[in-house]
Amino acid sequence: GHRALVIWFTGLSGAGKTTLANALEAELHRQGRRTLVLDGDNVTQGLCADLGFLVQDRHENLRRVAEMARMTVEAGVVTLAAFISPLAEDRAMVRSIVGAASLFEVYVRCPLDVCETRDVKGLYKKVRRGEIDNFTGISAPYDAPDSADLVLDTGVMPAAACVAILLQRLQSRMAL
Ligand code: GGZ
Ligand code: DAT
Repeated sequence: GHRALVIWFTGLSGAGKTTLANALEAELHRQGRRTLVLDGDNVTQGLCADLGFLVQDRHENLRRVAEMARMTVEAGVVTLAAFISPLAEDRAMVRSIVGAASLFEVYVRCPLDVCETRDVKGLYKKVRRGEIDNFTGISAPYDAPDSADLVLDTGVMPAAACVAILLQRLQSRMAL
């Protein structure tokens, strides 16, 4: 039967998490699934507005998001979460809160120099000018996942191809 999942996108700033979450959501919605995207725009600026980018703040940010995702997936909503989630131990926490059976982890893999060239929000430029501390990939760590359910190389593959792969892989996990 139909089953909801939490689809968790991890990767550097500019790797393509939000782009893929939104494109996948549109497609799932078209197929009649109830969906919710959790990302910086609706979470970091609201539920987590009190948090910054220190290790303990990111930990608390991801803990709150995971708890929220646990509730929405329980309610049958396909929940797409797009967060850098840089530390392996925090991703393990997410897995334990959401439950392994309900989680599909996607490593949105893209070389730092490609992310920096894209510079979607001009943040890398600010980092290089010394205006942002603790920036993931430059002055804060990113642990590459070694057991993601899916790895997408967004530096070489167009977004539409990534979404097609996602849909194919989710078909069996969700009985789409
Ligand atoms: C990383 C930062 C930082 C620092 C601001 N480090 O590309 P974006 O802009 O839209 O995504 C990044 C977002 C990171 O928030 P997350 O909630 O995904 O992070 S975490 O999972 O680590 O809790 C970036 C912007 O916020 N940003 N300062 N120092 N990204
Ligand atoms: P993030 O949410 O990881 O910070 P984003 O989605 O805001 O990243 O920006 C990603 C940029 O890269 C956006 O301008 C689209 C572009 N892009 C190129 N190929 C892509 C792919 N295969 N998947 C996602 N985005 C891609």
